[in-house]
Amino acid sequence: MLPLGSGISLGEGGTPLVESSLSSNLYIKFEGTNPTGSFKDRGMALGVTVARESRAEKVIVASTGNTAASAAAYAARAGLKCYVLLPRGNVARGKLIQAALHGAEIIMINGFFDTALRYVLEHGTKYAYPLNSFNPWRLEGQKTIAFEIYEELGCPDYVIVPVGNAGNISAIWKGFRELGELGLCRKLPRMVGVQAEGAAPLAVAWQRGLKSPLFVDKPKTIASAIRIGRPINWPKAMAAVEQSGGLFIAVSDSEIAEAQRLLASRDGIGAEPAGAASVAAALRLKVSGTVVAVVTGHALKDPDVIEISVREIKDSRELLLLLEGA
Ligand code: AN7
Repeated sequence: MLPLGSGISLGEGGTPLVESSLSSNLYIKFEGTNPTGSFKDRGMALGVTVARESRAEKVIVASTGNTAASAAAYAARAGLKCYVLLPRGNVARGKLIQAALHGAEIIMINGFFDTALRYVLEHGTKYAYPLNSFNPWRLEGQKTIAFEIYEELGCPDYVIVPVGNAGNISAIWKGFRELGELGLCRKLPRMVGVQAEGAAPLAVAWQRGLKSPLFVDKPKTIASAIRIGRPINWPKAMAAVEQSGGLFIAVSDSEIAEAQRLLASRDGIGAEPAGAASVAAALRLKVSGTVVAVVTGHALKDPDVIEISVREIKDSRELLLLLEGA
């Protein structure tokens, strides 16, 4: 079901599916355990393999951060030069540091992710092989999330996915559709796309019954990974949600922060804000049946937004005194 047998790999995929205590029949597919800490590694392994096979020497991506971190690592592994276009001031620190550590050339642009992606599409592809999610190989790799969920759980009733550029929800739906075509899924899951309220071109359109997104010029949310106003894969994502009988939903930044805190303190799962958005949606929707929330990235990616936990650091004087034998 995958196009290539072997290639560039860092051992991506095979992530844990963990039962959550936050709601009955809720499972977390925790993508934070991938080699660079997000689901992007699944698609990047394939994308970089194809780049190398097509004799590219350079790759390029626009990114809110995770795509950059992943492209930088896989390009390093493949011996390719990597250019990453990042929106200045809009990228979580951990991701920026990863891109630099793996030796990518970083180009900070003024504006949001959407502008960076436009630069890649208009000019970048002349200089280097593009690895954004309009590259179909990225989505081929990411559809393995569906295969892994199926292997452990069969076909759930709902799969909830945070949506930014709308590639991942399209990829996961493609994976389930293929399982259906093989007669493996009798009833395909409903796909739920989650956006942050301040960056919700698809969710707002969906609420109003529109068939195309209401693009956002200045997307605003604590979840910098999904701070995207013009999702390039919107037609595929819209089709995924429509065909599956699912929905788009917008969650607030405070719901995201609360879901992040609950996931961490009750389930032991550290998610970055965009990753926790799927859990925020699960807690809001309270649907019945088996629900899988895809938690797309690791908490360590974005330590700066975790104010609440830092405030809660308890310096236990009493135990220290005991340990010191005082
Ligand atoms: C943690 O890295 O777009 O809807 O440039 O990092 O497939 O875009 C990141 C996206 C969800 C949304 N969760 O996935 C990038 C970038 C996390 C993410 C998404 C992203 P898509």
